[in-house]
Amino acid sequence: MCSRTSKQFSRTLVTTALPYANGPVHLGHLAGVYLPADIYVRFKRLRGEEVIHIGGSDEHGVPITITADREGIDPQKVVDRYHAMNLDSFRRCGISFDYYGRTSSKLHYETASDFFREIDRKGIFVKKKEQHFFDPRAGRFLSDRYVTGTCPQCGNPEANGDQCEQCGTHLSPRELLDPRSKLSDEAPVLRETLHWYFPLGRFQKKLEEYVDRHAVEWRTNVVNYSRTWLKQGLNDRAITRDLAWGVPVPLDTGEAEGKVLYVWFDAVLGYISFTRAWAAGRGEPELWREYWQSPDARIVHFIGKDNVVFHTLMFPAILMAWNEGRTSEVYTLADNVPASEFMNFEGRKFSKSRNYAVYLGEFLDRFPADTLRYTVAMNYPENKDSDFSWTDFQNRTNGELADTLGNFIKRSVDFTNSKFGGRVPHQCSSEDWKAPGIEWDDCFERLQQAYEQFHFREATALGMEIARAANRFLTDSEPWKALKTDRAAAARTMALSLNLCHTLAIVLYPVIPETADRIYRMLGFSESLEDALKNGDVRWSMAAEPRLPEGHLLSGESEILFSKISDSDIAPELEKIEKLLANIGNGEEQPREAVEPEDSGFSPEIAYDEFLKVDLRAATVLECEKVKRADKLLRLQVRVGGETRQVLAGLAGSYRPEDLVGRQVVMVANLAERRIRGEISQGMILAAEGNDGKLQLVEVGGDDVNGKRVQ
Ligand code: B3M
Ligand code: ZN
Repeated sequence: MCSRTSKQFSRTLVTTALPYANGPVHLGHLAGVYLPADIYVRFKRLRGEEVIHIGGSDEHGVPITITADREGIDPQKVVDRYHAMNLDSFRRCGISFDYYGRTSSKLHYETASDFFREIDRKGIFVKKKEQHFFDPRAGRFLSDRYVTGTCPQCGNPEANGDQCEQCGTHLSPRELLDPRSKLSDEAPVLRETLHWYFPLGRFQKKLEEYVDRHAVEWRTNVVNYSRTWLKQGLNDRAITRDLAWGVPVPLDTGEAEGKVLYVWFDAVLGYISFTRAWAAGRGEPELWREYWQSPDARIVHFIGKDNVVFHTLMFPAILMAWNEGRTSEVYTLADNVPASEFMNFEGRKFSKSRNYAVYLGEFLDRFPADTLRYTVAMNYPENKDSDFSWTDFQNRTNGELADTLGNFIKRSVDFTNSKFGGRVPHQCSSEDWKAPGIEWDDCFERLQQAYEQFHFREATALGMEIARAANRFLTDSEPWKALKTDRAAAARTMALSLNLCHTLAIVLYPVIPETADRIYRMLGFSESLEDALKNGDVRWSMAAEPRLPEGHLLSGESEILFSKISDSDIAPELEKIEKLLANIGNGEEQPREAVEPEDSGFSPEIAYDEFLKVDLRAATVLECEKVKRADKLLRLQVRVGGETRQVLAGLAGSYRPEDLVGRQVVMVANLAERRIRGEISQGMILAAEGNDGKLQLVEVGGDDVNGKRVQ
């Protein structure tokens, strides 16, 4: 997909959806919004571009007052608790906000009120009188969530006023049979009340133009959600509520009394008020205008797919209403709204209410941030829902981070420390730089495009591809042997490897910043990578060439970058899930496929060079036996070229072990090592499933093909 590059803009404002300060953020939130945004801003900083990342807590809304009522405390206490908790989790996860604000702050109240008053002054709002439920005992109007009753569709006696959780039907409180107030459990009465409506329809045409203008570079889901709404025709939306918690409707007339702004009206304005607070904090109180009211700035909102129309239609309409008739202080609309799909957890939707979730803070109590960031980036739900599973987390950490990246860095540094006095032993030429077999120009172009165009899964995979090539290069060059016969060759290998470490630190910095910093320091730099970036000592372009000169002194220290995750480390997590699922039971929530099947039955298209990454080889089965307590599994020892590998394959239902010995099969030879039932599997064997459900091996003939590439 083509996308405008940031070249036309001199600065970028990145915002992330404001999570409700009503509970801890979980991995689904991280995957869809905060990690992708953080990767993006870190990439921009690497490029030396001006970028700020603004986020914060959404501290209004009915779910918060419900929590407060339930706990018998003030809503402010609820938001204080979760604001602090989420801010801390984000910090520990390395999400680098330039400012993390709160919608309960004074500056936010002022900003939201200014907007309301300006739009009201222009006579754009429509006031409507209507009948709403009122709880006479509590003396309060009841918003939808405060009303419960029997669902007219399925008879669930505990349906909410806005939706029945049992059958999923969207409801309005007046549709409920025998409605009751959640505050007093009494039947509410209808009472007249006045509300301010925002006439979205007034901006229909302009919004259509706005979406059309960006339709090429925005993601399909974002364009589609927006156009579905536009096609139906935009209606008036109530933007006030009868509630005590929120930004009070900023009018002195009696009719505004007891009313607050609807949470979505004020929340999106949080992006603006927080940017103002950021600027004030820097002692340049007008600086925020350079981002919000300048054609030179590019605004990007990272959100989840459930928030699309609030960001592509409502917020722009609010800004259009402000801008109407103005020649100064004109707001810029977002240039892109990269909305993610959802990341599921072990094949099911995250559910806060059922506690079916992994909370960010709890995760980070047990495992390092970068292992999580890497796994989540590799499962970024860019175009369709993805899945987080503990086994995938374990496999990626062990096979990719520890065995590939970590192992390469440690071997390079250790060997140089012990054999070359901890100094880069050779001056790498541009000719040398070609040795690892990486097409650097192409590789960097693709990496850059991937980061720039929000393809974070691809960017991360490309970074790991470099690590893999580097690891292979070091192994194949065998400097430990060369040391005795050709010291210059060994020196060249090590100089190249160290330069590859430097490159990896830079290209993977957006995804695993803490690790990148540790690599950078091992390489002998005394300032942190973060400081080096600020001071302009490190830039993206430096990754494309060997930068460590001959004689450069390493720190002399080396550390294990990633510890492996054992089965027993994740066993408690798997148990927890089993228990939760048993409790959820009864199929209340249908398990979802992590990835929706494609219509054609084929997997999504891949590029030719992606296919080339799969190293298929002819292999010969040497030994084969059943795996105890695993009905389907066979343990094979296969010879592939000069190596013997162990592979676990689900072939037991289709072949007897003795029938396999001697066969020449096709195996994926560069698959990351995995643990299956506690045993190592170092590859995968190809087979097709017949109509009887039995697997039939793909076999290759010929005596001399062992170890050869299958293509
Ligand atoms: N708090 C909804 C959500 O967390 C809402 C986002 C506000 S973004 C301005 O999904
Ligand atoms: Zn129902």
